[in-house]
Amino acid sequence: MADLETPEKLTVDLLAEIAGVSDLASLEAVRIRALGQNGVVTRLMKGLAALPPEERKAQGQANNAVKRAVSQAIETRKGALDAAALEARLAEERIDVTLPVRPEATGFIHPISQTMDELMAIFGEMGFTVAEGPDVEDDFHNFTALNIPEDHPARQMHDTFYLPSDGAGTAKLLRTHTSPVQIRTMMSTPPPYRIIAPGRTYRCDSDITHTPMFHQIEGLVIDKATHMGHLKGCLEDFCRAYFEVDDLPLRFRPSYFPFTEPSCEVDIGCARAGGELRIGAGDDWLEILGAGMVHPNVLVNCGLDPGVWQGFAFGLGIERVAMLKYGIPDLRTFFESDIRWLSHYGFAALDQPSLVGGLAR
Ligand code: 2U9
Repeated sequence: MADLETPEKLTVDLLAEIAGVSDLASLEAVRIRALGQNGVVTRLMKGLAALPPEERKAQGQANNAVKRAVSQAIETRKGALDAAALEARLAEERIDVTLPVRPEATGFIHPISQTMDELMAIFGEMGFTVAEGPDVEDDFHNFTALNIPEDHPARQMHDTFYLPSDGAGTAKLLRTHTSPVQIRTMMSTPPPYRIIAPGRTYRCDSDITHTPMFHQIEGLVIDKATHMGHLKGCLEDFCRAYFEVDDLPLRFRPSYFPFTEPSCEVDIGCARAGGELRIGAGDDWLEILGAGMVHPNVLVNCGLDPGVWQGFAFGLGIERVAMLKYGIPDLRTFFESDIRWLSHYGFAALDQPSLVGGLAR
C-alpha cells in the first residue's frame, strides 16, 4: 500500500484489500494499517495541518470520504466474517440427538431398604408413625422394662453384644430387638400409641440362618380398649398387603414371650410342591411373625396404668420377609456387598410401585 496516494486511489486499494481478506485477524490487520494511530488514513488526516488554508477544506472532505468508505467496508466485512464463523461453528458443534445414550452405571436400592420402605408404607396407610432409638442401649430399656427376667438366656454374655463397662453401673449393649424404642416412646410421651420401630438389631449368632446384625420391625398399639381382635385384624391386613395375596389364610398359634400375655405366633398359608414354596392358599403353614397383648408389667414399668391402658405388639424379621417375597435363598448374601448380587436382587430407584403408586413395573 503506497503512502502518498491520492484519496481516491487509497480508497480503491483499501477496499480491494478489505474485500480480499478471509478471516477476522487479517481484517483487523488491515484496519490497524489504515485507521490505527499510525495508519495511512490517520496520517492523511494529520497531513491536513501542513496544507495551505485554501486547500484544507476540499482535502479534508476527500479524506473524510476515504475514512467513511474504509470504516464502513471494514464493518460490513466484519459482519460477513462473523456470520461465516458462527455458521462454521454451528456446523462443527452440531449434536445428533438421535444417537443412543452412553451406558451409565446405575445404583440399586438394597432389598432391605426396599422391604423396609414397603413395610413403612403399609403401616403408614394404617395410621402408624415411625419411631426410632439408639442402637447402643442399656440393660433397662433392652431387658428389664420388657419383663425379661435377670436369669433369661438372652441376657447372657454369649447371646448379646456387651460393650466394655465404664466401671459405673451396668455395661451398655447393642440392642437385641427394637423393643427399647417402644419403651422409650412410652416413657417420654403420653398414650395412645400407634407406632412402628424399624431398625438394626444385634445378637451373638452366626450360621446359615443367622447374622450378628439383622433388621426388625416391631409395632405397638396402646389405647383404652385395644384388644386381641384388633391385633388379628391389623396383622391379617398387613400380611395380605405385604404378600399381595387378597385371600391369604392366617393362623394364630399360642406362644410365649416375656413382654406379651397372651402371646402368639402368626403363620401364613402356603403350598410346598416340588420343593417350591408358594405363598397363599395351600395345605401348609409358614411362620411369619410374633405378637401378643402387651404384658401389664411392661405397662407398669413405663409408668402406664394397666387398668386404663392396654394394647398389642408384634415383631418380625425384615430379612426373612424380604427373602420370602423376593425369592432370595441365602441370608448371608444380604451383607456381602457383592455388586452382582445387588444388581440382581436390588431395585431401581424409580421402580417403586407401592411407594409412588402407579409407576408401571
Ligand atoms: C413392647 C412390648 C412388646 C414385640 C414382639 C415379637 C412378639 C416377636 C420376633 C420376630 C422375629 C423377633 O426378629 S425376630 O426374631 N419378635 O416374635 N416381638 S411381640 O413385643 C413388644 C415390644 C415392645 C414395649
